[in-house]
Amino acid sequence: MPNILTSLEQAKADGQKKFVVLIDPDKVRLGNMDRVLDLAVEVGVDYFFIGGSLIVNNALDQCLLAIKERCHIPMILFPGSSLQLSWKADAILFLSLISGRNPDLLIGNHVIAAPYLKLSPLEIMPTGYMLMDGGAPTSVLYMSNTRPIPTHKDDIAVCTAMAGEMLGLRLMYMDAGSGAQVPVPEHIIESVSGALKIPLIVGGGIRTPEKAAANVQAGADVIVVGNAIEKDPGLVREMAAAVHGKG
Ligand code: 1GP
Repeated sequence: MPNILTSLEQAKADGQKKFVVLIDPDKVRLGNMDRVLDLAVEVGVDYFFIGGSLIVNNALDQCLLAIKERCHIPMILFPGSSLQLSWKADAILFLSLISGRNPDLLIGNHVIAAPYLKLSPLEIMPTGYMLMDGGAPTSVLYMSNTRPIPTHKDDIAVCTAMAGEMLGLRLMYMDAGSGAQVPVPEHIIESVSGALKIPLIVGGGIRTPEKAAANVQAGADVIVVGNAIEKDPGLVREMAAAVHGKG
């Protein structure tokens, strides 16, 4: 089995787009999770991201086990902090928050997590995380204590992404934050994807299949949706079709 990073790089080279559902471990017990998982298998969701800016229920392991019992879709940790680590996942986005100037999120937490990750079977996926202005304060903005990149500043976003790639990061994640009022606009996706060779992940505030389709058209390689699917699990079908070009 090729690892996940290689699969993403290969998919980009082949022009194939990937669809990710974000699962917040705190919300697993809210009831509609089994429906989301069954639908995800049916419509061909490529990966799950598991995490959140702040997890309050200590339900990460339980969440990962519940997903594993029900399906084989690979689970990638999307940690809001170094407390959100588990061997039960398949891989981890080893995120450096390169849009911000908070040293803990650029390198500090990584130092703390490194010995744990070195021993773990997790695939480590070095990822540049770029927080984009989503129109209103989101949890990630408050918790990270960083300022997002203004979405009319394409040049700042492009140079940030280029620097991340030059530093050797293997994936770039432009995120307006979970539940963002305004998702990342297409013009900035186009500018950033045009400057990168590595796969570009885009998420935050995507609520319609039309927006998901517009993002892949603009150059996003991976689309992440969380909130909208939590609220309406049925949406996963149209979202997956839109990203995979079958909409
Ligand atoms: C957040 O990109 C993800 O980090 C998903 O955001 O929950 O708004 O879809 P939503």
